[in-house]
Amino acid sequence: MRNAISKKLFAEAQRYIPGGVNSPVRAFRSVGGDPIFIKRAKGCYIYDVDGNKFIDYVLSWGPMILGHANPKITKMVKNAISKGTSYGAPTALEVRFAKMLNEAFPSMELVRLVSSGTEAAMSALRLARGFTNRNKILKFEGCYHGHADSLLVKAGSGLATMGVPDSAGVPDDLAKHTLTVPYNNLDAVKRAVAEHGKDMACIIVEPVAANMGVVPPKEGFLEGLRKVTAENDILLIFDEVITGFRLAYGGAQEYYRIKPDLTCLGKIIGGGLPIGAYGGRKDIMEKIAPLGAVYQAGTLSGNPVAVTAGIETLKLLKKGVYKELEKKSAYLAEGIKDAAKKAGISACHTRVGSILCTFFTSNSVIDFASAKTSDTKAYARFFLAMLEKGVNLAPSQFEAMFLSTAHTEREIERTIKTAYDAFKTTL
Ligand code: KE4
Repeated sequence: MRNAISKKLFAEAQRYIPGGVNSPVRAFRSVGGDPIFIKRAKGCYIYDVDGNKFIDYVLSWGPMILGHANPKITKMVKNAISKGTSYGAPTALEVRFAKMLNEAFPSMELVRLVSSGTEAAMSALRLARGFTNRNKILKFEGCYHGHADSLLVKAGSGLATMGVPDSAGVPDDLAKHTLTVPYNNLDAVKRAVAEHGKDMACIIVEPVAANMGVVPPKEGFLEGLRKVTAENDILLIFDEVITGFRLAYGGAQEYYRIKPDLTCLGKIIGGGLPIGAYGGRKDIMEKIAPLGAVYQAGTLSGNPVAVTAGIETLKLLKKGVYKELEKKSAYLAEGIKDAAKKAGISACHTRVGSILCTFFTSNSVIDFASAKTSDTKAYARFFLAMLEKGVNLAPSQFEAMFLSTAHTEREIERTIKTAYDAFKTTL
């Protein structure tokens, strides 16, 4: 695979940008080699600066569910840009978009737009603390909710003990308010609530964990969270930045029929432009400034160009893409599973809707500890072999593979065949 121009750009990028990238996972550090620099994308394909073409399963980490450069969205965004890119004032577009989000997610009785998933989760946490006057939050090991300080925290020594920072720069005094327990472990949640429930503002969860690879919720897990939070006046926050409009038009809360108190959205709702959103029960959201005492603000929140991309994306999704997406995803997942088996690879394959993952471990993966039994070197070899043959996967074992409506049977067949050859290189 030709990569001279990407290599040259990467060398120059490192002169001006930390690690040469604007988000760490893009640096290929967990798979080796240098990142490819993308020139353009269309449909389910991305094209790099060296003229290589790849079937794309990263899809900008989820947003491009309708494929890259969807013509209808592009046309409306171009039109929006011609009217100015940001006013810092209310627009009719924001009202329409908020109504669409509320119709898709009825639990979001009021919704506030921000510019990223991180901002959505960070704001939802502050709101939960402001609404309950409690300080503790509980999250799950291996779940990622963006890089707000309170969320860059890992489990302390024992279960349900105070968190310790998972990043430099996060004060111990803040980290200790974040409790972390294993995903899918309801008993650990109950123990944490028994010990700290009186001072626990919220539990934040990815309804399908997709930042440790893809780990589906066990039967009864989400229902159990809903029950224990309701019984203890703890707010349940669904971080649907990945699952929102991905698993169903109404996200995981429609898919699993669970109603959270607050929801965070991002990725897909911006159609590839920077948008996040948080929302939920009216009585809670009314605590947000200017109505209430919880402050949150943003220069570009609700900007007309990103909101136009969001509206056009949701309009197309609302037409009904999920049945077709489910069929394609099931076909791809089965094909990859068969390819691994035929190549003699024992792996754990997971999938929920159009997000899937192959863990290079013979264990079943139910949480971060079991996900970490994966052979990340084998994944790296698999990743590089796939890339060499024109298939772009996430450059980390602990991410998700995303499908779009733009992937056709032709690309799926090619991916399955390529996977068989790539699996063999990991033996
Ligand atoms: P952003 O701030 O990156 O828009 O969203 C943060 C976020 C929040 N919640 C969930 C469930 C998320 O997955 C994310 C971001 N996801 C990562 C990929 N797993 C973004 C890619 C990156 O960090 O470069």
